[in-house]
Amino acid sequence: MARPKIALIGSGMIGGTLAHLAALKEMGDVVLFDIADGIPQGKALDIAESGPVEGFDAALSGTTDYADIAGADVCIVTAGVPRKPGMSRDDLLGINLKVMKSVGEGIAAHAPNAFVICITNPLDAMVWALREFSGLPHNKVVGMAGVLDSARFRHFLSVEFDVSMRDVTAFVLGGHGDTMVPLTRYSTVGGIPLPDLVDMGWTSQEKLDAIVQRTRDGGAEIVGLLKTGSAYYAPAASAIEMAQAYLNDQKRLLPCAAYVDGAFGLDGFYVGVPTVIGANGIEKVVDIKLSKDEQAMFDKSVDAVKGLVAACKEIDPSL
Ligand code: TXD
Repeated sequence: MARPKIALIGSGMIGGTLAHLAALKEMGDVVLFDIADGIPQGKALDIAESGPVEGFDAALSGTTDYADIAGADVCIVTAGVPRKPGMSRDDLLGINLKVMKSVGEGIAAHAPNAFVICITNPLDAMVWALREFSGLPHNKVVGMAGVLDSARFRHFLSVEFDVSMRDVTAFVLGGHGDTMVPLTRYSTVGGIPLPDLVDMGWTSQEKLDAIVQRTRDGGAEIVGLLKTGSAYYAPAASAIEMAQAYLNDQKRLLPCAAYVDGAFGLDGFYVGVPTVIGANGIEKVVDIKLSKDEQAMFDKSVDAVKGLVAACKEIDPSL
C-alpha cells in the first residue's frame, strides 16, 4: 500500500517545521510547495538527508508546480505572509486573501480529495476563503488555531500548577484572535476542572485570568520576541496532530476552525469549535451548552470573524 502523501503549501518557517515533523513521525511522503523557487527543494533535500540518522523512510520533494501535489491525502496551507511586531493578524488579510485564491485553485485542480488544514492568518477568514476558492466539501477544509491556543493555555497552566503538560486539558472556542474564548470550566488538571482548583487553593482567580489573557496574547508575545516573524514550532505541532487524526482515523476531539451549520446557533460559518476529526475529516461539531457569559464572549468572537469575512467580500466580490 502506498504511503500517504502530505502536501505543504508554503515552505517557510511553519512549512519547513511541518515537513520535519511529518518525516520524523513517518506520516507519509512529503511534497513541499512554494513560489520561492529553491526553498521547497532545499528544505526537502536537507530533511531527507537527516533520514539515515533519524531512521525514517519518507520521500521528500520540493516544487513550485501545483501538479506535483497531485493526489495528496492532506494539504497543510501556510502560504502567505506572517505578521511583524505591531501588526495584528487582521492586517495580513489583504495580502493573504489573494494567496488563498491561488492556493484554493491549485488544490481544487490537483488534490480535490485532500483534507485541507489552513494555518494562514487571519485564520478564521482565510480558512473560509480557502474553502470558497477551492470548492472542496466543508468537512474537508478546516483551520488550525484552537489546538495551538489550547496548547499555549495548557502550557501556562502546567507551569502554574507544576504538573505534567500531558495532564492538563484545555478548551478554547471562538476566533483565533484577541476575542478567543478559553473555557476554564471545561479545562482540567487530571480531570479536575480549573474552578475546583481555585476553590482548592491551587491558584487564584486573578492568576487564572492572567493566564487566559496571556493565552490570548500568545502569538503577539512570540512576535515581539522574534521580531522577524511569528511562532512556528507550536503551530506546526498543532497542525500535525490534526493531520494524524485524519490519516489514522483517530476520532480526536480537537478545537478547530470548522464550518458550523446549526450548532451554536450558527448557520454556515467558520469559527473555533470543538470537533471530532477522523477519516471523513470534520466528522462532528460538538455543540456544547454555553453559560450566559461564555455565550456573550463567543458571540463577540463570531462578530469579529464576521467582520473579517465582510472585509474579504469587499476585496474580492467573487466570494
Ligand atoms: O495559529 C495560527 N493559525 C497561526 C498562523 C500561527 C502562527 C503563524 N500563522 C500564520 O501562518 C502566519 O501569520 C502566516 O500567515 C502563516 C505562515 O507563517 P510562516 O511563519 O510559515 O511564514 P513564512 O515563513 O513567511 O512562510 C510563508 C511562505 C513563504 O515561504 C512564502 O514564499 C510563501 O509562504 N508564499 C506562497 N506560497 C505559495 N503561494 C503563494 N502565493 C505564496 N505567497 C507566499
